[in-house]
Order: sequence, then C-alpha cells, then structure tokens
Amino acid sequence: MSGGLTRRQLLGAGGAAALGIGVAVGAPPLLGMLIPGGQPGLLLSSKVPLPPRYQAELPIPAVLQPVRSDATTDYYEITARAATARILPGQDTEVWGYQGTFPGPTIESRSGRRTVVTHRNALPHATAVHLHGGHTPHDSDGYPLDLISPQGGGDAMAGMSGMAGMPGMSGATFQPQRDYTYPMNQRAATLWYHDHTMGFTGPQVYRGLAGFHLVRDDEEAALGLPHGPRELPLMIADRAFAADGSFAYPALDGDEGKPGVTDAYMNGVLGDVILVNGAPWPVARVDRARYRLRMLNGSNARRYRLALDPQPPGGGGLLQIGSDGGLLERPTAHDALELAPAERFDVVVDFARYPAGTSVRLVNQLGSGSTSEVMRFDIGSGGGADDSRVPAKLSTIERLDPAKAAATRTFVFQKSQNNWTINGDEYRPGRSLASPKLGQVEIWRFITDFHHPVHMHLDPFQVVGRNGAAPGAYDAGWKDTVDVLPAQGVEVAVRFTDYAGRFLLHCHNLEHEDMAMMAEFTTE
Ligand SMILES: [Cu+2]
Repeated sequence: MSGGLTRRQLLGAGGAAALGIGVAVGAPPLLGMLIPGGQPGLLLSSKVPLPPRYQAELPIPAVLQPVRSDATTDYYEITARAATARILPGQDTEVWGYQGTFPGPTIESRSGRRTVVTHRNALPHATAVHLHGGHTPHDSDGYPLDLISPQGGGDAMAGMSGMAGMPGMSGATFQPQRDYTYPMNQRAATLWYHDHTMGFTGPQVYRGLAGFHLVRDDEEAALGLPHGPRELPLMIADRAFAADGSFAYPALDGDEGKPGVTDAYMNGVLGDVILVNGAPWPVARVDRARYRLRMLNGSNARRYRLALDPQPPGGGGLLQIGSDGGLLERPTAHDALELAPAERFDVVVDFARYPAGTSVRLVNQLGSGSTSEVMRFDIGSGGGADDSRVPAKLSTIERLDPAKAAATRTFVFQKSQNNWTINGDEYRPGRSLASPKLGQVEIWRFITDFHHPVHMHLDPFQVVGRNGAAPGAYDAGWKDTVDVLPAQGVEVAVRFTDYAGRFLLHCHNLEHEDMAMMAEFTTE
C-alpha cells in the first residue's frame, strides 16, 4: 500500500505505544471476547415464521429520472412516505421509503455534473438526508439538526429529546422541504443516501430510508466492466419481524419521542431475516458471464463475511474492483469479503467459471442458522457472448503520504455508563473536536473498545495501519468507513478539500450513533 519507508517511520519503534494501543487493549479487556461470531449486537428474533429462502426474485431498485436538467445540473424530487411492502409471504409490512419504496430509487450522477435533490417528507417524524460518500458542502450534508418537517409541521418535534442524554432539540432548524445540492466533484463510486436524523437514524433507516446513489465517470466507462443487466446493486440488510408482519425494533419509545434502544440492544440490533434489496434471501438468475456486484452493507449493526458457495474452481471468486470511494488500482481476488455497516465493495464475479445449471449461494460466514445465508445466483445456460473485461489496471490512486501529515489526532470510541462516546464525550452539536485545514494531510487514529465502523463525512481516507501493522485485506483504496475491531487502533490518512464548515465523524453502528457516538470537526 503506502511505501514501506513511511510506514516504518510511522509505525516503527515506539509506533504502537504512540498509537495508544496499550490503552485501548488495557481498558476494556473483556468486550471483544463477549461477542459471539464477531457480531456487534444482540439478535432480535422474529415473531413470525421465517420466510422460505430462495423464493423471491432479486428486486432491482428503479433508477430515478430527473424532473428536469439544464447545462450543468440534474434536478430530482423525492418524497419520503409510508407504504406497504410485501416482504413476507401473505403479510404486509409498513416501510418508510424514499418514494415509498425500500430500498429507495437509485440516483445515477455523472462526475462533475451537479445533482440537486429536493426531499419532501410525508412521514410522521422529521427527517434529514445524508449522501454517504458524497463530497458535499455542509449545508447539503444532512447535518442531523437540519431537518425536514414531518407532515403536520415542525411542532411535531416539540418536547423530543435529540439524542439519549441530550435535552431537547435545541439548534434544530425545520424546513417543509430541502434542496440538497451535490456538486459531484468526485470520482465514480457507489454512494448511498439514507436518513441522518438526530437520535433517530437507527429506527428510520431500519424502516427503510436508504437508497443507492451511483456516480459514474469516463474513466470507469472506458474500462469495459460488466454493465446494464449485468451490474447489480446489492443492499444487504437484516431485519426482524413482529407477529403482525411489521418490522420489529427495540426502541426505547415506539413513538420516537425519545431516542435509543432498550439496554439489552445497546450494542446493536441484529435481525434474523437477511434482505437483499428488500427481499428475503432472494435469487438472481444470471448468465454464464461476468457480473458486477455493488455490495453495500445497509444493516444497522450486523457485520458479514461473504463468500460464494461453492467457490469456483481455483477460488478467488470475488474479484474486488472497488471500495467505498471507487475503483482500486488493480483488481484483487478474494475468497471472502468482510463488510461492516455502511461499507461498500465493488466486485466482479465470473459465473462462466461454473457449469450451466449451478446454483451458487452467497453465504455469510459470520452468521449462524438463518443469518448464514444471504442470496443465491442460479446460472442459466444462455446469455450469449460476454464482451466485458476487467483490466489489470483499473485506476490510479494518489497515495496520501503519512510522513507529510500536518497533524495527528486520536479519537477513542468507547462505551460510557449509558451511552457511546468519542474521547469520553457524548455528541453535542456545535462542539468541534478538531479543526483540520483544507488541503493538508492528517493522520487520524481510531481506537476502540468494541466493534465500531467509523465513518467520516466530506472526504475519503486511506487506511495506513492496524494495531501498528499493515492495513487489512479489506482496507484497500479510498474508504469512508473503516471496520475497527474490538480493542484495535486503526490509522487513516485524510486530506479534506474544498468545503469549509462543520462535518461529522461517527460510528455507523446506528444504535451507537443514536446513542451519542458522534463528533463534529470543522474544516477551515
Ligand atoms: Cu460503534
């Protein structure tokens, strides 16, 4: 990854001590051992019979068309509303969806062409929309107090607590609708948009407020990767169902007056039904050809270790071509991929490596029972020629040089008595933990007690090291979310650009996020 020299300078003699790894390992020694199967959370069991596997066809979210376009900009309109979905056989499930669907419609942007999305809210609760992975100015970044009024007006929020332990929603602004302006000065990548409401992101994403937003560019289009019907976005998310078929979620307050979940689920909510694009354990019928799978872990808390079963002859069936922030320099073959919440892996699978008629399951090696399976690919005999390619060189990635870092900052992600904290503090809007200068490389160190998928807004970063050693097998490329394991110290190099203002650093385990594991930094 980065040059050996810089890594030695950074992580060599005394590096681990400087990282504070000893502190992280010493302080909460047992947490990591208490987590069954590497899962950050507690299983919530459905009160309905689990739906049969491999009955539903893989749904593909519709691509949203702009309401108008001009020389520089495409304009979209989205209304979040409640709707009835048929997820379980014979039962209705209410979803809160963008345009009433879960996942929401996919937006496709062109790099360098501005995208404006007008979001409206026909739900009974306020919303805020964050474009995850977007290089976006503060005022369109979905700051959790920049709210869209619920149907019926802003008074519906009176008396609500903003976050566990935080009195009121002071500082919140309400608008009946919001225009989010995305400059899209960024490379091709798999982004996603989702709810980011103060204190209620967990329940609102769980109800369905999430969708894909793909950025395309000329560099990627010239490669000849699989496309059209052979490019499949896969939003993987676990859910539990109540006896009436509704989504079950252990909220402290079902009316969303008070944020957070009941004590038992504080580590995270895990469901026993695995949905892909909103369907339980679906089947995709594929040709003997290459497919591009844009995998997104859209779960609140669950981690996955995904593998093909059976593996193709010779293994390496999951050919990674991209990560959160777009293409890798070169494709990397994996037998399995680990995805923490909010991470994306862009993968090519060549189903021509299997005989026609083979059924290939995508399994989850971190699951057990129902959660050990995700979906299935049924390989047909037809499909004709495959003119797609995966070139040996995909892109060029500028290395951020840790040796040139202007500052090094440490963020400790830790449980407190009733909440989750960063550097010992619960989130407080307006309190900034760092003031990085635009254009400068910095090293940020994330030190954890538990599993925490750490997400940074505004700009992607590069993982420099884990626990004083090299980055992990899934850390390559530009990332915006990094899977920090219990009692780990992960270092990333980041350079913020273009937009001065307040942005967020937070845990993307949504139960942790709602229970105060969020912080602000101010670029200047
Ligand atoms: Cu966390």
